[in-house]
Amino acid sequence: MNNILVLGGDGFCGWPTALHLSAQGHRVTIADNLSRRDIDVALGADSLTPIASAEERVAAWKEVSGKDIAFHKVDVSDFDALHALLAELRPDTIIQFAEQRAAPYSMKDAAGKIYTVNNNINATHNLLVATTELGLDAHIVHLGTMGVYGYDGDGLEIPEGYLDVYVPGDNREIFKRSILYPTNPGSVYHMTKSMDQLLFQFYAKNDKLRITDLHQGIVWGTQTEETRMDERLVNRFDYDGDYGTVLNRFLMQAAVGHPLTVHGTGGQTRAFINIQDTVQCVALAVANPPEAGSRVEIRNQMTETHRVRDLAHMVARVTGATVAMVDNPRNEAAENDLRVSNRSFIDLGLDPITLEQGLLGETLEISRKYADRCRMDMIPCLSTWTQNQRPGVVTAE
Ligand code: NAD
Ligand code: USQ
Repeated sequence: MNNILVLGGDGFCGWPTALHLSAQGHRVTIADNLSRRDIDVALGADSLTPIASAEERVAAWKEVSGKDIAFHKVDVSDFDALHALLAELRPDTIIQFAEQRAAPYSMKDAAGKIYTVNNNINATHNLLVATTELGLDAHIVHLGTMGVYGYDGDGLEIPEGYLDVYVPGDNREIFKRSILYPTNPGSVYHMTKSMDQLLFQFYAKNDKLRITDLHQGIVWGTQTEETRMDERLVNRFDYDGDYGTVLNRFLMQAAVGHPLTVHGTGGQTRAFINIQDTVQCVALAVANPPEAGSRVEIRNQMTETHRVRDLAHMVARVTGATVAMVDNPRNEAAENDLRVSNRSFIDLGLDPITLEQGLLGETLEISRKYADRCRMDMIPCLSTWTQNQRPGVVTAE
């Protein structure tokens, strides 16, 4: 049994992960500053599912499972507050979900860019400094993103974090180096995850911190084994133009009778993972920490790749929804291929949930159940990547 601190444990990935680790018998503490709920209020959007307060959530979990999860309202970007919590808990595993995670929000305006960089970099760096200062031998598991690799794929299989490069020397000798795969982020948010990687590399080398960085794809779905156990445990469901991710948006758009909003040609290929597999992967990562003194363990946390327009057509086929091609508010490649290695999780025993096997039905059902909570005016993606882009204009396909 581990003593696990889940930073950002009130969020979409953090909450079901905290429940799963608690169900497995670990001692779990959540720290979250509830900034995601505050951003909901500021944007005028809300989770499609009615989520209970953090206090109600942990009380419901105690009722349902008999297990305790402690909740602390702590801002991880506040060093003193984080240091005090770590000193008190002395966790042996710390999972870092506590960052601003929406690319569109990070590109919205100057305030979105500055907040995302300040919050994310400070949160992650504070964690590394506090762990070092307190002499904790904790395994740090960070949720990173596939987007650090960029989407200029030409068929090369993206390795798990590191690339072996061979450099010719002056005297015909060949030098081999294993380097971090060069980053090519597509938003300020993705850039913070690229910067996190360097922080990890330094602290693993200098202070021998044990760090796992999970390069996760786009998460879809809502419920997991544990969040299904009681309505008060329901996971959040983001659908608005800033925080909603593409497949969940398509499913929810179909449920409320909105055309499916494909950006540009829909030729963007992305990596995906179901929320239940997110939870499994994090538990597998927790159970398999790297040795102190070894390099950062980087695992690609994704199970399949799909092209955006294929997803839209699949959802349209299942639901009868119409597909709309909208101007792409982002500055991204119109078409790309993507091949990704996820061997390390498969070797650890991950048995992936694929779209065909489908939890699509469950997500559609939830979307229909809470359709009356949807604000149609929050659906369009209005954050543009550059100042000369205009918000999307909808035309029928
Ligand atoms: P989320 O916004 O739902 O959850 C993040 C949580 O962290 C929120 O509850 C928020 O209040 C909290 N938080 C943010 N800054 C904080 C701070 N300074 N102090 C304390 N708490 C803070 O996001 P999510 O979808 O659960 O994502 C979690 C992590 O996984 C993120 O780091 C994200 O980059 C990564 N990730 C998410 C996805 C996805 O599709 N959702 C995909 C790949 C990677
Ligand atoms: N897209 C549409 N229509 C929509 C919404 C999105 O066509 O209505 C397109 C986007 O233009 C983009 C793709 O779908 O090409 C993916 O967009 P997304 O919002 O689903 O995903 P993204 O912005 O990349 O971010 C999400 C999470 C982020 C995580 C990332 C994983 O919000 O936290 O890091 O997925 S990854 O994409 O693999 O880097």
